Amino acid sequence: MGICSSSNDNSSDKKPRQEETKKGNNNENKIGDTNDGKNKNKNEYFQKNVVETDNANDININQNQLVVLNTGTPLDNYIIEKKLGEGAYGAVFRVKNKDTKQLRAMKKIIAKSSRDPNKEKEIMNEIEMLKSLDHPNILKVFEFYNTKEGYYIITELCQGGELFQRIVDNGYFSEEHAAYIMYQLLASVFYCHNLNIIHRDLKPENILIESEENGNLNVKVIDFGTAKLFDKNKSEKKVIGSAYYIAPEVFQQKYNEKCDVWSCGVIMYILLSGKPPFYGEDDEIVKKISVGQYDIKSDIWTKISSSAIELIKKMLDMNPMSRISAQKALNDKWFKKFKIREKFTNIDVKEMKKIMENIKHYKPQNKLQQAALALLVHNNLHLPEVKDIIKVFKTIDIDNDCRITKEELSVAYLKLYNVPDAESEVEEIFKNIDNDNNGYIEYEEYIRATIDKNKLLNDDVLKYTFKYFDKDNSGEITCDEIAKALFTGNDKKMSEKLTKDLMNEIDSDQNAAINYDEFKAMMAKLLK
Ligand SMILES: Nc1ncnc2c1ncn2[C@@H]1O[C@H](COP(=O)(O)OP(=O)(O)O)[C@@H](O)[C@H]1O
Ligand SMILES: [Ca+2]
Ligand SMILES: [Ca+2]
Ligand SMILES: [Ca+2]
Ligand SMILES: [Mg+2]
Repeated sequence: MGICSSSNDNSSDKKPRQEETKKGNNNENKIGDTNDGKNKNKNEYFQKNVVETDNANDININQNQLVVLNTGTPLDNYIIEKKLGEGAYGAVFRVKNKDTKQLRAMKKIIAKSSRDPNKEKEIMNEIEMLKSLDHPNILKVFEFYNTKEGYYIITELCQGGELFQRIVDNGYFSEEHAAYIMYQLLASVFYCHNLNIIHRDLKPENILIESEENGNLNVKVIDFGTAKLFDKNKSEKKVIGSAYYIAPEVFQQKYNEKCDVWSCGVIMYILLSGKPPFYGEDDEIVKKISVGQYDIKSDIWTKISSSAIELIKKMLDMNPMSRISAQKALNDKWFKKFKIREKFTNIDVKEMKKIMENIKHYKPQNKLQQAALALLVHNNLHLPEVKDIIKVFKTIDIDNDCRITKEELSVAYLKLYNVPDAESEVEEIFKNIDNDNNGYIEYEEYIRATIDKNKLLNDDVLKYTFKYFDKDNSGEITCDEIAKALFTGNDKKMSEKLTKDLMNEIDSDQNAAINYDEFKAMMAKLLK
C-alpha cells in the first residue's frame, strides 16, 4: 500500500511493482495545475532606454546568460542514446553532444499543436528558474530549443537515476546515509527560499542521484516546472504538488515556502522507514494530512534515534508558522551527530591554501575571456576536480547559503593566514571574481577562479564555446556578436568604443573579427 512498502515482494518483476508503488508523478497523483509565475523575457537586446557605457567594469557576466537558446533542432547537435524517464508531457533521454562528446539529459515536451497553454508557461518558468539557480545540488541547464515538434531542454545528466528507485530497491536507508541525502536536499531548499523561490513539488522522483561515494549518494533536485518566486508578505493559493508530499496548509490554499519543508519531512520519513507517513487513496491521503495523522512509534521507528524522530516532527509540524525552516533544519543536531557538514568540507589546510592562492591570483584579462570562461565552467562542472575545490567553498560559506560574502571571505583569511585586516585584499578579490557584481561570490563564480584552467582548455570544448559567440556560424566573432553576447538585458550595454577596444585587444591580425586561433590565444592567457 505504501509507496515503498512493496520493496520485498515482486522483487524479480519490475513492472507490477512500479504500478503498485504509485509514483507521485502519475497524472492521478498530481494535484493542481501548473505555474503561475510571472517571468518576463529579460533577454531583449533591442530595448528602449538602455544605457551605453565606455567602462568595462559596468559589464556584468550573469549566470542566466550561460544558457544557449537555439534556433535549430537538438538533433543537429546531439545523438539520442537512451530513454531515461517519462513525465506526463514527454520523455527524458540521455544524449551525447556531437562536438564535445559530453553526455547530457534532454527533456522533450510535447508537440505544439496539442499543447496545453499552462504547460507552455510551466516550461518557460522551469527554464527561467533553472537558469538563475546556482547550487551544486540543483540541476544545471545548458541549452533550450523551441522547435515545431516541441520544446527541448538540455541539462546535466544524473547517471544514478531517481532517488525514488533507490528507495524501492533498498527499502530504507541507514540514519547516516539518510542524513547525507537530507543535508543536500535541505541545503538546496534553503538556497531557493533565500532567493524567494518555492519548489512546490519536492519528492523522491524529483531528486536524482548524481554519483555515489562509499554508499553516500550525491543528489540533485530537478523539476522546477511548478517552482515560483514568492512574495514574503503574501501567501500562495494554488493547490499544487503530489499527494503524498503536500503540506496541510496547501489544501487550505494559504501557504508559503514552509510547504517545501513539510515535503522534506515526508521524504525523511520515507528514507528512514521505507513507507510514506500518509498513504491510501488520494482522498484518504488528504484526510490524513489535514489532521496530521501519522505513525512514528511502531515497527522500524523503535530502532530510530530520538534526534531523527524529533527532526521529522519539527518538519511535519501542522502549523507552518512554528514549523522549522530549512536553514534551522540544516543546523539540527541530527546532522551534527553524523558530522555531515564535515563530510562536505574535509580538506587539509595545505590544499585549502593552494586553492586560496588561485583565488588571489585569478585576474581576467577582458570581458570576452571572462564570459568564455564562465561558459566553459558552466559546461564542465562534472569534472572530478570540482568536488575538491567545492569543499573549500563550503568551508568558507559558514551559513550554508551557497554564496560567499566579504565577511565570510575575511573570516577564512584570518583563519588561514592570521591576517586580521584583509579588507583591501578581499575587496580586490571581489572585483575580479564577483562577475555579476551582486556582492556575493556564487558557486560558479568561485569555480571560474579556482579551477585548474589546463583541465578546461581542450579543443572540443573550446570550439563549442567559440560557436556560442559566433552566432551566425561565419567562423569569426564580430563586434556585433560580442556586444550582443555581453549584454544581459538588464544592465548597461557596451558602447561602440568599448566594443572596438575589446576587439583590438584580441584581434591580432587586425581584420575586425576574431577567428578561432585568436580566440584560443586569448583563452591560453588564462594559463599564465
Ligand atoms: N537530468 C536528468 N538525468 C537523468 N534522468 C533525468 C534527468 N531529468 C529527468 N530525468 C528522469 O525523467 C523523469 C521526468 O523528469 P522531470 O523533469 O521530473 O519531468 P516531469 O515534469 O514530467 O516530472 C525524472 O523523474 C527522471 O527519472
Ligand atoms: Ca554564505
Ligand atoms: Ca556574484
Ligand atoms: Ca581577426
Ligand atoms: Mg518530475
